[in-house]
Amino acid sequence: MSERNCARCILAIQRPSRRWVNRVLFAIWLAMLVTLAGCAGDKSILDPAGQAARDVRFIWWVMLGFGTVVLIGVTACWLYAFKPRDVVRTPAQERRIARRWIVGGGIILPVASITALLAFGVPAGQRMLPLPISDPPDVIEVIGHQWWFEVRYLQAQGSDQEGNNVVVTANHLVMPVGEPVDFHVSGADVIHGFWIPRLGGKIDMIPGRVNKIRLEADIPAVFGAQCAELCGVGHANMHLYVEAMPREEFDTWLASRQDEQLSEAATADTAHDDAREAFLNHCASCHRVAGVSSGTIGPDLSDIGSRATLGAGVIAMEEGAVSRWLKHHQSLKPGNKMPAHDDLEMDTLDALGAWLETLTP
Ligand code: HEC
Ligand SMILES: [Cu+2]
Repeated sequence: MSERNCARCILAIQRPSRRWVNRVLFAIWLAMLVTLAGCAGDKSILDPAGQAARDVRFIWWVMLGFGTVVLIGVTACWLYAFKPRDVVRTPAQERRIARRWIVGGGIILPVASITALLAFGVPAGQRMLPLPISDPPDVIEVIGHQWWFEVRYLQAQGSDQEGNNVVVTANHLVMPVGEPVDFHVSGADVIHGFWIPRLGGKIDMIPGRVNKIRLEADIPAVFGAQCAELCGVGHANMHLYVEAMPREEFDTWLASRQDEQLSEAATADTAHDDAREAFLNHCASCHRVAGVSSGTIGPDLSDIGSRATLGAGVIAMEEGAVSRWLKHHQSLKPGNKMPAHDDLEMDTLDALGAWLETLTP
């Protein structure tokens, strides 16, 4: 075969392979573009709205940078290892070199990098601790249930230290903006995770134990939150709607949810007598409605008409949403712990839905 022919055949092989390289590069570029689209959004740690979350983001970037340096270093060593050499070493020399790698790469390098990470991480963690401060922050208790969040406002206006007259909601957390808030979290059944990514780090919600975290929102906004600990079939459908609002609005919000107002809203309208009756027969053992029932197995429904979502974020609250939930909740949120009410007439479910939607302060 002539040299010319050979050159042509090499070109023939290279041409498609270069196209493949281009394709792969393009795919990588596209994938990177897709990941960049994840930087904003209501659950993005890269879009912080509070000091604790800014600390978390800072550590994230430091670790990414550090990881990149390590990756480049390891790749360089790896390429170096492939370099052909013809040095002959005695077994003693070999052992000395191996020892240097073990001491350097196995002890000095990890100690140095973990120390550096702790230097960043410890102060950041410290800032999220509920340390005593002169002006004690509001305490909001959040309890994870399979698969919804119970929210209790302990030191809320109008409630006493014994916890009487506490304002209770579910799946909808309201907090004042521009001041720290202490979250006391626990779990009712299994371990859940409390995480508002734009406000700070996550913390476990453990049955029988109260974990505390201090968070602060800089801007009045709605933040997404999500259970961050695998807790059963409904885990992916366990969202929390977090709303940060100015202090006065927050106080008004709480004041409007005192039991007297809520029971007034729940009992005044006689047009809903049948629905209330059905509720007492079929729902009251699990759900509380101020002035009507006191069940605690499911979410408190006293202000359900004012929620943004139903079923811990599975559907948006809009006209007819409650009756849709009552009819289809097992397909909207498979496996959830509310029994299907197939035995009830569609009309009864519609009446229940219509009544519950009026429960707004
Ligand atoms: C055995 C207890 C039980 C009974 C009985 C029950 N529920 Fe529920 N209900 C639950 C639980 C648990 C949830 C939370 C489901 C989830 O999101 O995972 C729930 C959720 C709800 C929600 C959504 C609440 C929210 O915050 O998004 C509504 C509305 C509701 N139930 C209404 C009713 C009505 C009306 C009845 C009577 C026909 C009823 N429930 C009977 C346990 C019960
Ligand atoms: Cu979970």
